Amino acid sequence: MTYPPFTPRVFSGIQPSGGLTLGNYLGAIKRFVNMQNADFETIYCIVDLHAITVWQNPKELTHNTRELCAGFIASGLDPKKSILINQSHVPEHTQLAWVFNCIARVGWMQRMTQFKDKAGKNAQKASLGLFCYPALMAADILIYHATHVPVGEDQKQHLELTRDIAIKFNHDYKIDFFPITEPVIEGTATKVMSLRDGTKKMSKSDPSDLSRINLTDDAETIAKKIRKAKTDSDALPSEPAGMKDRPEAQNLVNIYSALSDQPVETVLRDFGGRQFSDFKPALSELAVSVISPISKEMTNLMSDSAEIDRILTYGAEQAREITEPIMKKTYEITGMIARAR
Ligand code: AQP
Repeated sequence: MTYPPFTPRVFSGIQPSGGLTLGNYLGAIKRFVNMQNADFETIYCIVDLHAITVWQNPKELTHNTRELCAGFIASGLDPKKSILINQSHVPEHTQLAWVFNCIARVGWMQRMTQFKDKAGKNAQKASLGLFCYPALMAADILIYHATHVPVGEDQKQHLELTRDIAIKFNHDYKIDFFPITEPVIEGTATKVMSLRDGTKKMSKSDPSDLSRINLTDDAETIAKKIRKAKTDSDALPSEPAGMKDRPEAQNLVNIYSALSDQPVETVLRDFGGRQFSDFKPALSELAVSVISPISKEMTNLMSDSAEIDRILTYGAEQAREITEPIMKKTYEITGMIARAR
């Protein structure tokens, strides 16, 4: 039996595991806004249940969840155009995750590089949640029958696993019920790197605040972080090929390109042959012009946390109109009897 046609539907999420970074903005949120405005049906999620796979201080988690919602809206997501939700408000995410835990294989999870990176040498002491996180991520996406998922480069492997889970479920139960989701990884900022090490991803949980730009940083802090960003001593090249083996140069140019919506070639045409001492102030000015209005609006929104909670509650009500029937059908397919009326 075939369930499609699946209507194009976009889903993506971000963890409230700290303040939002420029990496989250360029790699994810800016593209969420583009897809919302391109008339897709869009669902964006604050994945608080993913955040607790590593320890989160409860008060900080509450604050970070609301701040992330404020960051979504301040960046241009509109609760009237997109469904904005907090993951723990929609119980079908975890219900489907359990079914997927029984579909996915242990070997699949053992191959996930993000688990290896986050668990480090002490994998035996990592939470079980961190290990099976990708099954919950697959459930987040497939409980909406989402067809497109905009993410940064680091999530590619998890999306491949989402496809594998959908394929195995459909195969095992002989029904085309879950769509084979397309990852949408595009643009020049699919992997924004640390300002202190051009080979490492910019991350909210990096112990060094100088490694990242936060969406809540003020103009002076942004300028200081860019001034201190690691670079080599050569001038910028005029062609992209000249940035080979220069990860820090490549990172700053990619950030400029993504912030200004210009191709890398155009940025290098303007700055090729110039020193970082010329380029960094121009990058700071551009970054401040994009981030400051977002940061101000986030502060405004955070002054009314009850309104943020109302927006998320409204989002959950809309979301459950989609998730409840999909979960009900999933249980039916797997042979679970429905409650008698
Ligand atoms: N540096 C980045 N460049 C491009 N995209 C990025 N994303 C994250 N960092 C970058 C994208 O943002 C979305 C949400 O990611 P997340 O916060 O849920 O998880 P993460 O990828 O683990 O992000 P962090 O900042 O590294 O969080 P922590 O430190 O808590 O692990 C995803 O689409 C991701 O690709």
